[in-house]
Parts: sequence; structure tokens; C-alpha cells
Amino acid sequence: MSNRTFTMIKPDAMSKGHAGAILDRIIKEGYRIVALKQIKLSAEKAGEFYAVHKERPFYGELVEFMSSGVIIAAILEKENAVAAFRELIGATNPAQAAEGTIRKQFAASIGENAIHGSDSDENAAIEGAFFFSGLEQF
Ligand code: FUP
Repeated sequence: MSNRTFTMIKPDAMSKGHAGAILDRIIKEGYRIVALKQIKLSAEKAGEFYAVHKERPFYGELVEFMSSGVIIAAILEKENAVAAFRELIGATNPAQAAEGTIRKQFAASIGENAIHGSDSDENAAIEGAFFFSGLEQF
């Protein structure tokens, strides 16, 4: 069990002005910020990040959406971070997200669902390294 996960506040939440509230919630839930940056992904970089979904019907829309605006990327630390953070953000489809989750509060649809959280320790490490060098992690 690793104590780090990776997150992105997605373009929909950023453009609606929810970044501050989401970061506040994350910090209040006890996560320590290991690394954080604001960045805009090119379509190529977004495609690379979501390469695992390449064959899925929503891949094109996902890449277009994730490269449509600025995001915040961050590495977070807390005990059992991956599982705990998945619980905090809620189901992929906000219609199925539990009360009190970040997606329930801020997400509009399954495609534009406000926030990303890694689904395994292995992916958390891969995704964190996609955005941050060792020198940017504290
Ligand atoms: P999650 O781990 O909850 O982010 O969900 P997935 O890894 O299954 O999907 C990654 C992203 O693909 C989602 F955040 C949004 C997008 N997606 C869709 O647009 N449609 C779908 O049916 C499933 C996922």
C-alpha cells in the first residue's frame, strides 16, 4: 500500500471556478500536497496520458476535452491515498456518485467529471512522473 496518489482538476471544474473549493476540500480531508502545477495539455500529451483508453469509443472526446483548457495536476499524500481519494472523488459518472463526494458536488457528466484520481499505486506513480520530475516533488 502506497501513500501517494495523483489527481487532476479537469478543464470543466477549472473554467467554472471550482479549483479553490476542490483544493480546500482535499486539504481539509488531510492530504498533503507533494507537487502541484497549473498546465494546459496538448492533444498529443492528453492522448498519451489516456493511452490505456485508446480503443474505447469515448477516447477522442476525452482527449479533446482534457486538452480544451487549463488543468491543475497534483501529487497527494495520505495513508492509503489511492483508495481513500477514489472514495473522496466518487463514481466516474456523477449521477452515480455518492452524496458528499467531489464529483457529486462539482461534476456535470461522465465525460466532464471535474477531477481525476489514480486507480492503483502503480498508475499513481506513472501518472505523477508524467507531470513532475523528482525535483518538483516535496
Ligand atoms: P475514472 O477512473 O473514474 O476517472 O474513470 P475511467 O478511468 O474509467 O475513465 C477515465 C475518463 O474517461 C473519465 F474520467 C471520463 C472518461 N469516460 C467517458 O468519457 N465515458 C465513459 O463511459 C467512461 C469514461
